[in-house]
Amino acid sequence: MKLGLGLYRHMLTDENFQFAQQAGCTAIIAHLANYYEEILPATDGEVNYGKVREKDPIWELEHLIALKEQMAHYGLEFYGIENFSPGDWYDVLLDGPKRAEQMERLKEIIRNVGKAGIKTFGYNFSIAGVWGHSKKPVARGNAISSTFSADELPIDLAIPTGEVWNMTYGDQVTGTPVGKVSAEEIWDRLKRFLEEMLPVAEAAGVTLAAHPDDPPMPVLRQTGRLVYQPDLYQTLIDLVPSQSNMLEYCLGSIQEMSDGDTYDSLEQYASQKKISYVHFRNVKGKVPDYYEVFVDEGDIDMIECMRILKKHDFEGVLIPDHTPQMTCDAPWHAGMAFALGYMRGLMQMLEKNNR
Ligand SMILES: [Mn+2]
Repeated sequence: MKLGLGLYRHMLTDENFQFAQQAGCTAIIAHLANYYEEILPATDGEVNYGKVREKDPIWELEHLIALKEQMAHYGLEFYGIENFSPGDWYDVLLDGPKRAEQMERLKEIIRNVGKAGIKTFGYNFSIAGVWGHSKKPVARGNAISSTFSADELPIDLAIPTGEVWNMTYGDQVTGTPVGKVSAEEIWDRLKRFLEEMLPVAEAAGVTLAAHPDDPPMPVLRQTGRLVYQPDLYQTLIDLVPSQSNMLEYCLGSIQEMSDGDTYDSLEQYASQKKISYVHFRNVKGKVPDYYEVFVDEGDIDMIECMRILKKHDFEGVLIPDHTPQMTCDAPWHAGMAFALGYMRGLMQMLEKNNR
């Protein structure tokens, strides 16, 4: 298995690649989805969800190859990309009038990703997206972290036209109305997406890696969710069988789910070789109330998780996903360095025990 770091696009800099190299990483998962009409300087590790744009040149092959070469200079493999831009696939999620056109755009992106030699593409097939979290000083030492409390939220608040995935892609006149979406409907939309995309991904040598729902609520803002219990990952894998139909396995999201056992679940999917890469993060609590914590202080026994992955000869990448921010001039970097050091330590411990 490989240690990696996830970086948002405004953080894809020589300095951050060097930081990853120094922390022992050999792989990068890049978020190329654009969150701004123009790329604004953002605060350390934060994303401002804003208006999105379409046909972003960053997806062109030459840009992907340039990024790959820049990473290679620091001994880093450009292993994966996480998330499509909402502007490129809102009508795929909403089953709107631009669906066919947008599917062609997604296929073009996956072909470019394959040509650039990037192995995996993480996606989150969700209408409401990552919504409802707030930042509070709840991790050890009052470190700022993400919390979710369903009781404190307008959980049934309708999603306005022009919004999807907790982002604005257009205006309220031209967008596709979201309305109520049943579980059956969202599974049907996913199935159609996978049936069209997986043959393209297979031909391109790319795996599509599904992130579970975050937060893992069965319904959010009147729209059904897909993977809000661990077993639903199996439903997704079996829905359209393909070697490219894989998982972006988020330990934190799985642990937040109300049913099932995180270790059994990890065993289930690692043994099937269906995990492309792992979000290696920890959490306290479950839906409807949970909060994210440092990797070593949560409800999950991360050592056990690492053992399960090792047992099944997991060959993919582990990235920290999120961490609480540490009190210093570089809160995000310090949080990541702590998580990466802990992960590297566990990996070395397991290597030694095998000798
Ligand atoms: Mn995650």
